[in-house]
Amino acid sequence: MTAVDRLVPWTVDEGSSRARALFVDRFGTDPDGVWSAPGRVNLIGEHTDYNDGLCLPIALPHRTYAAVRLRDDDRVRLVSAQESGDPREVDLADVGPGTVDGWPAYVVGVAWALRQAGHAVGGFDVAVDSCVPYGAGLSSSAALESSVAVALDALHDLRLGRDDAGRSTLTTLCVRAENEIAGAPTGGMDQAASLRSRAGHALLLDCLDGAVRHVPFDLAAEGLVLLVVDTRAEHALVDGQYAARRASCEAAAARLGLPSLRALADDARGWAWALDALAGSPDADVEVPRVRHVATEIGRVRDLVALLDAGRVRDVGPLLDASHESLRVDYTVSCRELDLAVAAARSAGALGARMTGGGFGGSAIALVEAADVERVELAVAAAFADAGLSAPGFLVATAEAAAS
Ligand code: GAF
Repeated sequence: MTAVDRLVPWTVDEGSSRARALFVDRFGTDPDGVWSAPGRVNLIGEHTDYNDGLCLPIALPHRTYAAVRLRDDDRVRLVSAQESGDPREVDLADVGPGTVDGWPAYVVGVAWALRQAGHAVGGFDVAVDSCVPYGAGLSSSAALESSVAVALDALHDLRLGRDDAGRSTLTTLCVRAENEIAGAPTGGMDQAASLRSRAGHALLLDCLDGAVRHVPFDLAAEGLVLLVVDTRAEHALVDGQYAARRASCEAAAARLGLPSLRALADDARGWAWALDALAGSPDADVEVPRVRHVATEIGRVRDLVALLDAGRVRDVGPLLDASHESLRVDYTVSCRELDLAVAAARSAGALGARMTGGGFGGSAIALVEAADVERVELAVAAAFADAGLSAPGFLVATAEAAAS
């Protein structure tokens, strides 16, 4: 036992057994199988996905497990180890935007999206258990969607899960589930990370066309650790803050006559001209810094990947730090807890640190010498205690495999 709260991932056997046991206990029969999908942390490239930009997530060892059995009607019955009470029940014929509340929306939304795409998907019983912390900005929602997506894919023999092209299609369908049924206007990074990552690699995702490159990412070989600090300040993507950021980016792109802000990152003139062009607009106070963040963040993804390609992972710290400053000052999605986690980790010797994910709470990452991990954890925990905040959680992020 460590002196701090460290969330150790379940093994795949352990997670599968838990979901299977829950299924048997609640439904009184065996499932057809158990499927699982990982949460993610994003190394860099934040709030770029819905701007057709670049991002660089890794799949976590922490996964969501779904035990599933097909039914011969259109009912979906759902239980979760994280929720007490009777099974939730939904008829697939009734599913549409705004019709399903809470976590079942992410499950039945996937079945709805598959049906919308023409696949003959019917009802099922599902029992879910997960070691991806909820509300920590580590994509528990995408892990849930992706575990159900690969389950339904396998059970209906759709064969989308077999190769990256099919998984790209599943990614798009999971994003539809999240956007249209769960009502969270997110981009596609989280679902791509959960469905398309490769163990030992970061996923360089180009959201303009969905292309991916698997970039070798083995911190252990360098004597380094990627430490995740769950601030326990719960974040939510269905409140208005995330949607407002997305809307101001889209408004700025339209004002600039661009299809999306991504165009600035590929513009031969650079991106600074766009700030001048927006300066006189009525929303310049908001749009100028938002545009500056997106343009510079896409540049930082390119710079960080170049360092990884050159075997210089020890040099990425300043890019992580710069990303956090841009998110804090220009994109205004950080918060007191994230800033404290980042500052305390850096003071304790982290090579670089930043918030990760959507922000407004959730988690930060710190790149740390392996020998310093406990010292950094203790320093962050002490800083939270001194500030009168609840104790943060910690986990060690390694680059693991996608949903299976
Ligand atoms: C959340 C969203 F779900 C992602 O699509 C992405 O926009 C991220 O916030 C910010 O980079 O995780």
